[in-house]
Amino acid sequence: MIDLRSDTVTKPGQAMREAIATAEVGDDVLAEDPTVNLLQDKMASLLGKGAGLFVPSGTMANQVAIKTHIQPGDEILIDQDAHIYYYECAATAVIAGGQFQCLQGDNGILSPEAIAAAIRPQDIHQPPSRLICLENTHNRGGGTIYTVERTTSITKLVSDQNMKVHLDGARLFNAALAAGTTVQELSRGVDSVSICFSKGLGAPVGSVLCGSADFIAEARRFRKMFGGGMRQVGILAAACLYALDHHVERLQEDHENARRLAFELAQMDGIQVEPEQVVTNIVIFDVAGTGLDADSFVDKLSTEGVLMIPFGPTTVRAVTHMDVSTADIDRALEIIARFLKSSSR
Ligand code: TLP
Repeated sequence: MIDLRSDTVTKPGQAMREAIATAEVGDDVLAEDPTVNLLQDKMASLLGKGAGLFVPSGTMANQVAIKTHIQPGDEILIDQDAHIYYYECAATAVIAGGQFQCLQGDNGILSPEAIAAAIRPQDIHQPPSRLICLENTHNRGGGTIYTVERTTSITKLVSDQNMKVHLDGARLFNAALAAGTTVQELSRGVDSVSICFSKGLGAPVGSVLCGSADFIAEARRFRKMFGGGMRQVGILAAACLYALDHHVERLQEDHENARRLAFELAQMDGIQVEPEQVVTNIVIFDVAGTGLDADSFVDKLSTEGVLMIPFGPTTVRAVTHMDVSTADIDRALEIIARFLKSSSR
């Protein structure tokens, strides 16, 4: 099987498993796990923030951040395709009591102008706009990136408005590589940022939320409330530290494989994709011209040994990652070409 459904499907290799097996551990609810503490400190310093907090998932990192930033009845400005809005089971409504105002980004990327126009005036009838959520890279936007300039123009805009900015940086290392910058530059001025280790970085579990020391102290209380206080969890943090040391630079290969896939798909009859827009590891393409909808395209392809996921009625997503080689991409392309030929007969 060539599994392009997500970069979450990777399995830890032997060296990562050894790091897990030999990790020093302690009770992390008591803040006594040395491996977790090391990971949190490393991430805080990499991102230029005061402190970090290890959590089991990207979803928990985002929801703990939102709960820490807002009060019930506050409004959050967000792109309409953002993971926090689209894929987190309405957690923000249930847990933090926030209301979203959804904006339409350019492939997920919001402009400072659109945000400025959406901020509510002080008015007894309206909810206070309190938080902006950005996503870098943007998943449903096709792995698109916020540049340093774009992020800065947004954080500057809200600095005098009593508003905060949270960055869902599940794939921030991908963004930094593609933009030729650092995760720290891409997080400058945001109040909180979450990074996932279970996506392209190839760890089995784990995200770190970073922000000021005061913010993280409060977030730690909410993590406990959400049931995310884990005990000897250094065995998981060890996998994340291993990923940080060994799997960051190699994301470049995933980006090259995604571009290869997109450029070749663009040549195929019935498939529509803008290969120049593929700058990280996510390829979203339209199969309407093949006469199939996304579900049947994906189903048929899976019987040939290539897995992708339907992303809309006629759109499909493929994500490259460390368990898919360039040879696998070429093989997947051959299979798709053969399958399209046979289904057009
Ligand atoms: N994304 C998953 C699915 O949930 C769609 C995927 O396969 O891409 N932020 C972003 C930008 C994400 O893409 C994801 C996961 C998360 C947060 C949530 O991470 P987890 O799954 O660890 O809760």
